[in-house]
Amino acid sequence: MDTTLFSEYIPLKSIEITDRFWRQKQELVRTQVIPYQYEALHDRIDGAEASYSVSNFIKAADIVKKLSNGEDVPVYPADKWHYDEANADECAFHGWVFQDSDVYKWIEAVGYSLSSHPDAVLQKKAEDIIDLICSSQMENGYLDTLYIINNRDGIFSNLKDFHELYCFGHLTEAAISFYNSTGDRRLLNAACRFADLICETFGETKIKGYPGHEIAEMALVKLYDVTLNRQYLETARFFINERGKKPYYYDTVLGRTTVEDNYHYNQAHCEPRHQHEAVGHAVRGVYLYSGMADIAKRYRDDELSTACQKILSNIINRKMYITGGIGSTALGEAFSFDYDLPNDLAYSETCASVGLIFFARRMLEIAPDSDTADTVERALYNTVLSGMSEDGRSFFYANPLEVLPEASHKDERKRHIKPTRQKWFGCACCPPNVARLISSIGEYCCTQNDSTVYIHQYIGAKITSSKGRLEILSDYLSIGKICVRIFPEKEFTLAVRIPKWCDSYTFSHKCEIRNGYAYFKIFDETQIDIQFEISVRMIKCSNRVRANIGKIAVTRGPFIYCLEEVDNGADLQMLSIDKNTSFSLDGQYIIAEGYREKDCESLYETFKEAEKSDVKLKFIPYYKWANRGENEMCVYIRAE
Ligand code: FUB
Ligand code: ZN
Repeated sequence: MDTTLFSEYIPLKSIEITDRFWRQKQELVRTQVIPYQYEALHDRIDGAEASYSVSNFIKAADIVKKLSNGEDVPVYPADKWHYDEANADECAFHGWVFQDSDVYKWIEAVGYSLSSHPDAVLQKKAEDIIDLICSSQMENGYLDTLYIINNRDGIFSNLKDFHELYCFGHLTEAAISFYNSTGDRRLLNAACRFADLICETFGETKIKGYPGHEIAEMALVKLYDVTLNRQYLETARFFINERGKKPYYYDTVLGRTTVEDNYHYNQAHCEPRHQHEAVGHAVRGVYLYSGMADIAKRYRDDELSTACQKILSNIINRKMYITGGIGSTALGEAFSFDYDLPNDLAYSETCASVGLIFFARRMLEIAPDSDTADTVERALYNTVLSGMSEDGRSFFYANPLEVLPEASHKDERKRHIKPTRQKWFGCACCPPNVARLISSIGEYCCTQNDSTVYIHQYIGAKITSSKGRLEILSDYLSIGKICVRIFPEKEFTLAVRIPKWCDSYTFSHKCEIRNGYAYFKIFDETQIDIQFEISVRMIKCSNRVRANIGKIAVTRGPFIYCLEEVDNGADLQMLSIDKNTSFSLDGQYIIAEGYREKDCESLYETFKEAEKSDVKLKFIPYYKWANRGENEMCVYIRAE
């Protein structure tokens, strides 16, 4: 590991986003998503599946009060992933085992949003919920409403399937976000008390368990960064080192026999430092890999960092859709085998792409690498943005690359493929993940170390770096042009990413090019102008991906485009693109020459060249699809 390449992300308090595109997205989160989720958490949305999140905290707070008064409290089973009115007592826990995390993700997004947009009313709402959370915490620091309400004796008894350590992770991320923006320590103290209990409970000479759904690892590292309490870092490392050791902790404690395959789901099939392929539940995977990268950097652990690099390369080069979606199979919401990237069955959960961005950012902190930063861009501008409608009021959980509404309605295998975004989900993990990422997007733009400031994402912003002020004026998305104004306080190097989609670029100043970054020596106040040629491109996929043979995808800059029925008529499978087409731009559309085959009703007949007519194809950015009602969509199209 070359520690001179290490860098740190620039925190939100040092970045003001000025970019029109991203300001608008952040405004949607602030004005639509955050208030809507607040109502959802309180079960006040007509027609939406109940969340029960806030009501669970109310129940838990009541129980904690009774316990402290020495009163008897009932016991209910904690043996399922989901509890609803039909299978749970009225006074028992309701919803998914990880329901608390929805409240935490909401607070986290609120924290980020308050840092750029102070709002006393919103802050007060969050403070009231924080009060409720704090009063739900047990005396010993434990804080998970499922076990507090249902069975205090069952605490930490099924780490594999249930989500206490996962909820702890989200609690911690929320607490840090809220503390950073408001200075309010109450939730941070609650997170520290729970973290202290976790550190007392798990470790080399203690319980040798580790999270079934990862996130506690990266959360403990963040908590260490804020508090400098070394125990938090050590426990994060313990969780990573202990995972996958045999005999399996989970088997020992749950009295099960190992079926090796079961452990791939939780990335516990072998020790993380020996893992080289992304496997299992995709969100769990990328959360674990993020924690591994954090620990690799902080402990200068070469073996762990190499494992992270191999896993990231496996994702980018074998297991990622062109849209930055990962986890191609709905079975277990999981990574599949190499090159298994079906378009119409894709799971590609929004949360998984959010997690991929977390992982990639941490890898960039270990060493700058333009492929890694390109991956952030790919996931961000395509799958993550597709996760939310243009009005911020509906969401995708799965992000397929080809949709036929009839199939979604009639084919059980495609139950996860929705032809329109949904208002909310009973398992509402994705919308708040999009909300927290968009409202903290500034943290993904730049990193810095003693010598260099790196610009990884071209998002218009005013930045206070450790070397002086930077102003990024960005027309990157529309014309590939960026201007960086620099007001240095000392000499330093500015490194800017050269996106792989760009074959031709110009810089106003002399620079050195390494690893996909252009390096400029900065001595005085100056302005660097960057022009990336942003032409429309046809991209082919490896012929190992069976679904895409003979097809291409249309892209421009960071955006992947798609065809929609509303612009091109039904039966998109009958369209093809002329491989020699020229492209023109028309507002949000890319226009190309293509053909439509004549419909053929007979199921089989002797081969003859299909009859076809000339058509103009109209492509729209993938993230914008499904904003005009239910209709067909596809990313890949046959080229002839
Ligand atoms: O298990 C918690 C969350 O629910 C996961 O991260 C998502 O994939 C969904 O399954
Ligand atoms: Zn999700």
